[in-house]
Amino acid sequence: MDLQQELAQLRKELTDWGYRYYVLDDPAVSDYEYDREYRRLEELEAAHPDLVTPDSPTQRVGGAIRSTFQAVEHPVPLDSLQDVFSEEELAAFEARVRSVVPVSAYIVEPKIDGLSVALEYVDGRFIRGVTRGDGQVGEDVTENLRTIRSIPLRLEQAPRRLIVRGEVFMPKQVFADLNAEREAMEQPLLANPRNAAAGSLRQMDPRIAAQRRLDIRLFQVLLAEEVTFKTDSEALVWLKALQLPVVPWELAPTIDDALTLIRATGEDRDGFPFDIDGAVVKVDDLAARETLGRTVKFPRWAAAYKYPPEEKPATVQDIIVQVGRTGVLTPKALLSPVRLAGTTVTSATLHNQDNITAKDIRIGDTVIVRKAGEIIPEIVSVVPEKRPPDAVPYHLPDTCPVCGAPALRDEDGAAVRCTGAECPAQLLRKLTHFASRDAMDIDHLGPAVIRGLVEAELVRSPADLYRLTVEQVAVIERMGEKSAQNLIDAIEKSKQNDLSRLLFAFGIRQVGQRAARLIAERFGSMDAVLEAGEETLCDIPDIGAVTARNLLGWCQSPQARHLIDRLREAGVNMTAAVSDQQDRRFAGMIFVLTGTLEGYTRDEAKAAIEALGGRVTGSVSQKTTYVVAGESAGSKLTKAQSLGIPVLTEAELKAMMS
Ligand code: 0OX
Repeated sequence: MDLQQELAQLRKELTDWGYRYYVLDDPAVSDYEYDREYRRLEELEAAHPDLVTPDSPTQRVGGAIRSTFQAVEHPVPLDSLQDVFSEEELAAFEARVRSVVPVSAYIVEPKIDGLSVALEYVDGRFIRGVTRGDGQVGEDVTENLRTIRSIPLRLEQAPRRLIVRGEVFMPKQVFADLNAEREAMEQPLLANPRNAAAGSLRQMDPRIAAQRRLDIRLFQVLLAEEVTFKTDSEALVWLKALQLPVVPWELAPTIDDALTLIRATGEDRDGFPFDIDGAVVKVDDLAARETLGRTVKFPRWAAAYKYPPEEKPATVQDIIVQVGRTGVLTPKALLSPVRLAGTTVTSATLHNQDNITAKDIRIGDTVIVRKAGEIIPEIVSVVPEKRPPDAVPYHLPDTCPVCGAPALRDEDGAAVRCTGAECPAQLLRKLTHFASRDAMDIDHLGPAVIRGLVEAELVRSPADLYRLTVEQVAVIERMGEKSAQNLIDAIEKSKQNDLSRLLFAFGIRQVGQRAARLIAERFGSMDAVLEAGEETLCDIPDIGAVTARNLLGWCQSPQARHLIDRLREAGVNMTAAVSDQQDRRFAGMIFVLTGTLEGYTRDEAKAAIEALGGRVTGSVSQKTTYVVAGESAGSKLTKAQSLGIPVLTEAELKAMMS
């Protein structure tokens, strides 16, 4: 078999396996086998970059970081739905329909609580994905949509041009995992999967969008050249045959049958991987839809039946306080068990003292509980009539429940924090975070092992991990010689991680994965980070002043310096990985833009320069590498000339980038 054939076969095989895994939820091969073939394809493509095709399974995450999304007009507008809130309103909807056309069937679908997008395929290739926006004009989010594994990059036997509409969502499990991570990082929690999906789809960095593991279900053919359908159900069957992920749907001959399906959909809501906020009822016959037409706002042939959010009473049996990795005391209400949207809720976060005070939540109170975004239970309010006479207002303790050190409220926020530097609760969480997958990624070092190491007083700081021996580790309960060796090997391996993982692993407040990566890319080494001043840090695009100050404060603390010294002695890598995938031809260069550019907006030019590793600043100084002068450039150009800084025309900049 020649190389071209092998590449084509690998791509086809991986695409088919991906379809079985991501769309049908019925894997054809083991993860091991998939990964092996994927790696083989990656290797062949790396050796023959000229043979890489945009629809290769390896090309899902590729786009550069951007600063804006292009506005795109939808060739077929994306309608919105009229809501109905009761059986009576549904009956009124059907009466209006029947006054215009006879109806022989309705389609009922769950209403996915996500974001509508239109996907466009030309000659079977996925060429563009656009958000709904206002229905007429949306934003081009193709690069982020390409990271959604259930969206085929290529369709077999598709019409020349196909536009389909669907709903992008963050699967409930992904949302729960993401929030658990954020909680551990003490980052603000995402309110619900919908917001999380919206934020992910509008991510400027497709690599981050890819990590969010979004998914999609399609429900409408907006345009299919030279293909005609009589009914919507026929179109959905056709989409499925093209191996596209289609929304679950059912046909109902009458509106009563539709209502039965709507009710069943509501009862089955836990079984879907997405949140739903209702069910959609549509007339199936496409000619009838034409006749019905639309009002100014909505099509007359469809309606969204909205379910009321489920709220139930529960009693607050106790309020406990947990101590996070950075020492924040978080109150949590323990509740009498209550079934809500399919799961049993036994606790609810109370966030902080301000929330407790505002709602006046007390131990013994009967409260109304709701699942925000169907996942995180929250207390909506207290039922005052049911308050026991002896209930007293609740106040967070002024000492840490774990180590007893004073707990003080942050000057700049609502958080109360343990001040104990040696607090064991903080240490456990700090180490767990340090070892976690996105940080130093130390296999076999989960919370139980960490607890064992801390209790055996073998580890008091992340640096101690690198001094452990197999014999020491083997004394921990249930750790055999083999497991101990595996752990030591994993710790050893983590020394090779690049700087961005290490920076993230330190668990500095506000320094998440993305900030860590940007900082590592900008400075290249830990030493350069330690030497940086606030101004330089703030200069990094997308790093806010608060993050910069936190990082600076951390870097200046003697504990941090000591930790870094010890990690360095242990041989932990402190430099950034130089990505060979990415073109960083402008690394280290500082550009200043002046005047009006023809081919770009300022933001676009900035994004393009940054994507190649360069920086763009607002004023000309000795440090400026190039000034790019457009039409009617003013004082910046004069200053560049007086300082002898090279001036580029827009065409010259373009040539340097191409
Ligand atoms: C959904 C959903 C939304 C589109 C315009 C008229 C019918 N969120 O799951 N919209 C539609 O269809 C609308 N169907 C859906 N399933």
